[in-house]
Amino acid sequence: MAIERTLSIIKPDATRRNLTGAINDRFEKAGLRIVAQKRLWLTRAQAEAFYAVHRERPFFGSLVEFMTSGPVVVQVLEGENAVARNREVMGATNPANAAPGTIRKDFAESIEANSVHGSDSPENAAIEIAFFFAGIEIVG
Ligand code: RTP
Ligand code: MG
Repeated sequence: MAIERTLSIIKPDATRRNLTGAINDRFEKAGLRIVAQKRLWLTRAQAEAFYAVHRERPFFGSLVEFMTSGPVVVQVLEGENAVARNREVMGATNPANAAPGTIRKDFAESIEANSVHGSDSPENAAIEIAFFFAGIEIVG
């Protein structure tokens, strides 16, 4: 199995509740290595650019509002099958549908304030990692 990298974001609802360490513990226990990490407060322009694929969705304005409501922690996670592995650890978008033991089941507040983001394909992971990190900031 190939070693992959994925882009993760610990969202404002989770940083506000001081859950960064608890969430990182889930990643590390799942065999995902945090090879880059920084805390940012996204501007409106940055959040709109990051979520540009969702521009036409009805929740876009609210999502941008939420993602700029407090600090986020952006990270690169590395490991076997990291994109799919991270999405398993995260659980379903809506915490009401998330499996027991997943981050969203245990920590998310709502379908929007759902504590974490993870890239949905290796192709998008490469784009999203490049959005936030220079190569020199990623130490595998
Ligand atoms: P993410 O991109 O954050 O990893 O989450 P995802 O793939 O599971 O969900 P996606 O469909 O890509 O949606 C991106 C984020 O938008 C918010 N959302 N709100 N109000 C709603 O119906 C709704 N649907 C999605 C969530 O914060 C979701 O993670
Ligand atoms: Mg998504």
